[in-house]
Amino acid sequence: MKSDVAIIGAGPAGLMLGHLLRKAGIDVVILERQSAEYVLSRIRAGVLEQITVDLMDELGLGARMHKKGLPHHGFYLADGERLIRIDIAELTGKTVMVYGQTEVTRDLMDACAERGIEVVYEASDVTLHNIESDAPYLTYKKDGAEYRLDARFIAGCDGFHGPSRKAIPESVGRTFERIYPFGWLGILADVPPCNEELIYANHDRGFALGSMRSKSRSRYYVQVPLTDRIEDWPDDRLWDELAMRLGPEAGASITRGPALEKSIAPLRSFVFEPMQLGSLFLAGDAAHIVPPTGAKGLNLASSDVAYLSRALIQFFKQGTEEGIASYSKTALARVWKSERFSWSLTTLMHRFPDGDAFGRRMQVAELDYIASSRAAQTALAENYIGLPL
Ligand code: RFL
Ligand code: PHB
Repeated sequence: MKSDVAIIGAGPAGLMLGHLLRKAGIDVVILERQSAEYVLSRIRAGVLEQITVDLMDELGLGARMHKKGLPHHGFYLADGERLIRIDIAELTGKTVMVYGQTEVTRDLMDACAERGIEVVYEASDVTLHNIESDAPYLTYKKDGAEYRLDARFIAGCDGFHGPSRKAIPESVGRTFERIYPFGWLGILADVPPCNEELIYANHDRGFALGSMRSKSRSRYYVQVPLTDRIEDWPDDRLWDELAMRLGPEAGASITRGPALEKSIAPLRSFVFEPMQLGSLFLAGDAAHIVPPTGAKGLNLASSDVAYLSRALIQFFKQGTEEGIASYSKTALARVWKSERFSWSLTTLMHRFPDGDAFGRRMQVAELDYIASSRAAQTALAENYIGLPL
């Protein structure tokens, strides 16, 4: 098998890149380790920046998102006593869209066949070869048989644990990492949200987030120690904890219901540089991870593939190599700014087990400053809606 670009991973990054390239007449084949059902069963992001909304529209795949998604004009920070509203629409003139990653992925997936994008699901043992040459290729197994996929370029969109980043020798790459001493326990339930907008709460008992997928489906998170297990958190304990951490007003408005999904995710900041070697490009979680506090992970995958698709289209359609030569530098400039924002919001809003009284006072002072300063609120809003491409 042969294609212009071979993409590893059919998460949001791989699927979006596949569509953007195919729309420009470039051939792509996507190899995905899991089944389509499994990919859709992973509950992850919920907040789309305008750049992600624009990409879906550009692909002509935004109809369901505009029908079912919820445009949000603001969000709240809670500091245990009060709710501080960040009016992102008023401060920036822009909004964000609450629409689940699962739905984005479904919209992209459903349009693959009709647009001539081949996705091979349940492809195992995907291995990269000759990435430093002009003729790289992938080998993989499917239903017991071995296959080879030749391409001019390989796009590694295979998430944090995929093989692409690992194919770049350690002597060439550099890793930057911060692992946080806690995780997020998330619950999804078919109950109305406790508030019309998201609430990020810094409470003495730890961080909590009240989010949603629709007017009848809620998504909540609480900060938990990394040693906690799902079994430690029966639904009742989790609802009690949320009611305390989200504060009296929002807490009293929580509607409880059985968990459709419950999972614990560790928090980390991670960047791998460079995002290219020879004919291999990395995009999305394959190259970087942000803690979910800023809602940036999926949106960074979008900006990466927006830059990468432009560069590859220039290469195939105009024969110019400047775009692909500068892809890593261009993408990383935006990545690092989102890393900074996600790290700072994580630091501001969580209880650190090794934190001291000084650190706690810094959080209180910063929240107080944000509550009283339009400039501080504007900086927060500008980052939350997403920096321009
Ligand atoms: P994905 O989604 O991990 O997709 C990678 C795909 O590659 C496949 N793969 C392989 N395929 C073939 N061969 C192999 N050897 C392979 N190894 C892996 C995988 O099966 C998978 O299908 O990465 P991608 O596309 O880069 O997308 C990134 C986003 O998924 C991620 O950044 C976000 O979910 C992060 N995130 C959030 N981002 C936001 O923008 N807003 C949010 O509100 C938000 N909330 C979150 C989040 C992530 C969370 N978790 C669980 C980590 C909330 C949570 C709790
Ligand atoms: C979510 O709804 O899953 C969500 C929302 C905002 C975040 C992280 C996760 O910052």
